[in-house]
Amino acid sequence: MKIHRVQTTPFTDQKPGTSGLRKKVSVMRTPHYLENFVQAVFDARPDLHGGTLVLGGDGRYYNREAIQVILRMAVANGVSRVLLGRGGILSTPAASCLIRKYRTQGGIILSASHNPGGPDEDFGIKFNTPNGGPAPERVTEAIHARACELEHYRIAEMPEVDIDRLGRIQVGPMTVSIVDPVDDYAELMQSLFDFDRMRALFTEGRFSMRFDAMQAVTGPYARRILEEMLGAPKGTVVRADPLPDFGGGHPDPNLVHAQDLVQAMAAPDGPDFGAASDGDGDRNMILGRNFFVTPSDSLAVLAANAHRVPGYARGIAGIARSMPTSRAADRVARALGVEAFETPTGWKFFGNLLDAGRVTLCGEESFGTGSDHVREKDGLWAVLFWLDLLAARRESVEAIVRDHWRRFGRDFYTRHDYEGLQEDGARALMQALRRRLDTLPGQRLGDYTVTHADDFAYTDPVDGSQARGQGIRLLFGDTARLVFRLSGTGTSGATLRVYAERFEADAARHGDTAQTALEPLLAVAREVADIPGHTGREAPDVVT
Ligand code: VG1
Ligand code: CO
Repeated sequence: MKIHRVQTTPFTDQKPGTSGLRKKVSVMRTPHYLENFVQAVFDARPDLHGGTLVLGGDGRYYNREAIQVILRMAVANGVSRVLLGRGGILSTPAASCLIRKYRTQGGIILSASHNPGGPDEDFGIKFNTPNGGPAPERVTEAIHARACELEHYRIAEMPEVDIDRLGRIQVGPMTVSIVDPVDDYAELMQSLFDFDRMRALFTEGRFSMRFDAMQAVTGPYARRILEEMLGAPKGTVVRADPLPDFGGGHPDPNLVHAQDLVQAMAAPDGPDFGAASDGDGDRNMILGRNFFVTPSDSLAVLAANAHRVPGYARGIAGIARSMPTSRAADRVARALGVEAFETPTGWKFFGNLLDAGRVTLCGEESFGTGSDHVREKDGLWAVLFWLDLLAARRESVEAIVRDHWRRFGRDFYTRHDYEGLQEDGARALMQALRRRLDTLPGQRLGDYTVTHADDFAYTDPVDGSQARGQGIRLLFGDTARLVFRLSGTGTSGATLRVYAERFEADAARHGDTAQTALEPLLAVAREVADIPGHTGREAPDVVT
């Protein structure tokens, strides 16, 4: 087999963001662009030489071509075995599962997650370490540094590998094992949840569910587990066939982009339980009949009920949430007498806590929930957790959440996204806030008094690594909080995220909608950050 050493010009923009490198497909297809990043991964991870690499993606446009390129580069860089999902498909949590189960040297996941797909849309690539989790910052920095200085990459000349048939293919000295993308993942789910109990819920016939796969990667996973293994009626999983452009939509399970599901859940004879997942299968949205569970509440509810589910019956070690996620889970941790952690946005910051056994459950407000079973957030896992809970408690989603609020109080929560902003304006807004951090404490803004203001910094309690500039926090005592940060997953312009939360202990007031309960606080946010002035926007694009 011929190995070519191809000259490349360094690309200095290959800096992974919140979750991997995401670019427009047209950028990824720039000659040598993908190859440059992949070579940087191989150079930064010498263990891959002679090791095993897990490979797969969410099936979006350019997935199959990128897989072929990476296979050719893997041979050229001395990888001895690639574990590839059939058709180039692996959900992000399934990839994490394979990396861990087969003790591999890591994995490459091709996805831009909840971003749209297609020739004019986004593609993404990220490296996960042998613990199955997204590379921590020290690794992404090493990859970026290498991408900036590379002069050559190595690639084999070989025929296309048929990636659609299960089994082993030998390409030169490298073995490609093409595996079913669902098998190992489904087995892992069986070890965590009570499948008999969930099956009974479906077969008794008084319960119905709708799972919206948003024409993304979870379709085959949800069909197998919900319809084939758990006996849910055919058609429970809708939009189940993964498409390279996700049918033209945003594969993002939230109130805006999964509107079909939200509407179906509002119908008088609608399903009892609704759920959706994103492009790469790591996000989840949980709905009851005409009832939305905020992801922050979902984490808290799962933590408070974990003892009812086989995989967590021994109890949980601790809970971690990303900084902008509401503080609902902290109260549960206190009640359970376990540690609570507040980390920067992005799943990579949970890895050390999970590896050290300090936490069992993790969550983000952005529809991400997960546990120590893998090292990624896991959409279908969260859905099965809820389903098992519904089977155990035989109450509605709404009843379970309202009961939770009565016990712990309610954290009204919302996130307002201002998308496609001019980068200068967005950066100026953050800079102006940052300059005022020292003067804000003690000031009264609307009905609220600032008790603390900072730009969130985090020191990892396990390895001492530090992350700074992770978002502006304005605290108003223990009751309310505003957070401002710029997105790190976009591929054009800037997105401002404004997170608002307010705690309400009084059950008589739990009936309000989040937008009503939070409007006074949101007015403070608009004014203190001068959102209209810096962005020219009067209203957010996406409210979740
Ligand atoms: C967003 C979310 C963050 C999440 C990240 C990756 O990042 O806010 O919580 O971890 O997406 O999710 P940002 O930087 O745009 O706010 V996924 O499902 O796109 O991998
Ligand atoms: Co995702």
